[in-house]
Amino acid sequence: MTKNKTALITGATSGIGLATATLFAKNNINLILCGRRTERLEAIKIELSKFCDVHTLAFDVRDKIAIQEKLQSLPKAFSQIDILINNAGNAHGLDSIQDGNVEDWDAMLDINVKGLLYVTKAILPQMIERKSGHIINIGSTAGKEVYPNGNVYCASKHAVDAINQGMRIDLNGKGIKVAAINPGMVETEFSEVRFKGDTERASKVYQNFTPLQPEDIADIIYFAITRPPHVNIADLTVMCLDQASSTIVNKEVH
Ligand code: NDP
Ligand code: 8X3
Repeated sequence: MTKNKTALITGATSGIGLATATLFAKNNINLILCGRRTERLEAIKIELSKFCDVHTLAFDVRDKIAIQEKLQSLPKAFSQIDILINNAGNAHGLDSIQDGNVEDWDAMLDINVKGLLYVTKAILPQMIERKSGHIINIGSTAGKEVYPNGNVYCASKHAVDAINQGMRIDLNGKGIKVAAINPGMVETEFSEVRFKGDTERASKVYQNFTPLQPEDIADIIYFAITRPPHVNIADLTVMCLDQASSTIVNKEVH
């Protein structure tokens, strides 16, 4: 009997990460769920343990020492990580470059870029040793173009795009698949975080059109990880029907 795979998902406490964890669980992929909100991690563990084996790791992806320690502390049953979903991230603020807040800039670059690198660095050696593994980096349409006031968030996602390409080049020949999934607008807690808890402003972002849902992205991630061994989805951009670019979203009644 083949052993079930194990996936580590960062940012599994909400949105795209949670939807991916749920879909993986229902398809018998064992899970290591990561995030900072421990109560959520525990509640999700209880729910998804009905379907698969689940382990939780609470850490901030900015903390490279904690990442190394937590990953070294994994129980044996979870120590082989077959799939890494680098998903943790957010936008902080939506301000012009001249009005931008430096703490927001630090957060976006430290979490979206450096955090992704730290987690990857901690997991890659075992994938290289086994000559097998699958890394999915969650980019964004913001990594393909720049929109007004998106400046540093867009820079962070352009960096993810470059890192994704760099990883694929450097890991070529090592049996490890590297992929970027780049969503357009997805209705998650993303805008609530961007607008610092202003739920009214956040909800307006998704009004008068039909945005992607986190489950739509989870489906695509699951598709990517279930291709035959020789097939790698290298880079995939997905938008809802109503979105044509970061700034063109149809809000007319159909
Ligand atoms: P959510 O806000 O719903 O989820 C973000 C997740 O990231 C949470 O689970 C959060 O967990 C985790 N996270 C944030 N900061 C940290 C941190 N410092 N350390 C560890 N975990 C952290 O947003 P989405 O699901 O939308 O976002 C997921 C990814 O998708 C992000 O990389 C985002 O940039 C990207 N994306 C989102 C789009 C959208 O329109 N929603 C479109 C394109 C890309 P916790 O708070 O518990 O730590
Ligand atoms: C999230 C999509 O358009 O808000 O990456 O930047 S957008």
